[in-house]
Amino acid sequence: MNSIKSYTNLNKIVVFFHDWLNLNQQGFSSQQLELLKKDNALIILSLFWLGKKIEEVNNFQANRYFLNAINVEYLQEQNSLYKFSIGNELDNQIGGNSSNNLDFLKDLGVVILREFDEQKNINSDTREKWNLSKRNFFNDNGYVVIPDVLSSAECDHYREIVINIAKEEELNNSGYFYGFNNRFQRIYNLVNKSHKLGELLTLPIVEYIMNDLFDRETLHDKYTLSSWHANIIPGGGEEQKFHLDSAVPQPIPPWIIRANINFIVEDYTADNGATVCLPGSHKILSKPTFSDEQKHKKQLVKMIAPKGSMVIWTGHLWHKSGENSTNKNRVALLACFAASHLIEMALEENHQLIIGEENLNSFSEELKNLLLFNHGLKQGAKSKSSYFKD
Ligand SMILES: O=C(O)CCC(=O)C(=O)O
Ligand SMILES: [Fe+2]
Repeated sequence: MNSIKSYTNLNKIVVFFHDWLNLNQQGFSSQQLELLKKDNALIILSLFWLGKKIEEVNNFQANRYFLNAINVEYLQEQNSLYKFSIGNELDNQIGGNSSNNLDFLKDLGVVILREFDEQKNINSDTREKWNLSKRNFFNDNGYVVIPDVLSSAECDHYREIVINIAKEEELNNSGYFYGFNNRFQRIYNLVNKSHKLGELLTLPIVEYIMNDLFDRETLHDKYTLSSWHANIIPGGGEEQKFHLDSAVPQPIPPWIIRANINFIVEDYTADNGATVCLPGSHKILSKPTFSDEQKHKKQLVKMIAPKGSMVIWTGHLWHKSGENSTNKNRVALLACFAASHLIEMALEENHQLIIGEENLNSFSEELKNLLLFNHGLKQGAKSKSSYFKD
């Protein structure tokens, strides 16, 4: 999978490219360096990273998204890029092994992309964890377990944070309790309650998988965070009602609306409330009724998973939290993502309103982006107009 499929990722690789060039200057002649500092070189490299041809520069004629991502002031026409790539803009070609500027840029682009992926983005471990067989299992069944994402110590730490926040909210009467006798508890808006838990969502493997699942024909971000919360089922807690999380009018569209990750911070076993699902039901494209549930009782599967895994399911899948027949709380850490073109789905928690400015300042750019804090910021949008009151 090519990793640079969005303006956000393009911007990251361009930043990486500038740093890379500073570190590797010695490897280039002064003529090559002069060439690499030209905007046209960056435009050609960026088109290449997006997997596009020079003539496709025309697709960006009417907007600034591409230019803003690569921090270039204006777009060059296709012909000027052609001229540049065969070398006559600089009067002579850059020489070396490459026969023209374009070959030189393409070869360099490949090297940089490889280093970027390995260091900053998608390394081989991530690719292996989300390999074809996992992807196929997910496609067929609507869910999949990815083991060995978190260490045991990380799991213990995250679980403890959640339990502490849960107690705090109970004590200060702000807790969200539900279920029979209000024994279940959810802790919403974890991005604003724990810095560590917020940043957990920026794990490269999370980004990699979600970009793949929510992929569509756009260079804008494909998904956003809908909700990041914990769901605690008490010992003896009953099972949930069968449902799906893509709650839109029926028939449910075949394209993805929502995907959830449960970070498994304690072993999910057959009896401690592991989420239950009907494998393959994501293809039915309707909401389950009580009789559907009865009819398929024998085919239901518990999403059993070892501590440290991620359990991923699509919002189309019929599922429910299971009965917890042990005497210990079951903690689920539920990161719910939604296609970014669906605002109600995407704004289950209104992050723009609920995150304090102080906390926001401490978030990484990745996390802010995930929460749409950089979304829609067009050039000049924030400039003041003296005509406001006219
Ligand atoms: O906690 C779980 O196991 C799943 C919860 C769930 O599916 C939901 O609340 O939508
Ligand atoms: Fe659900």
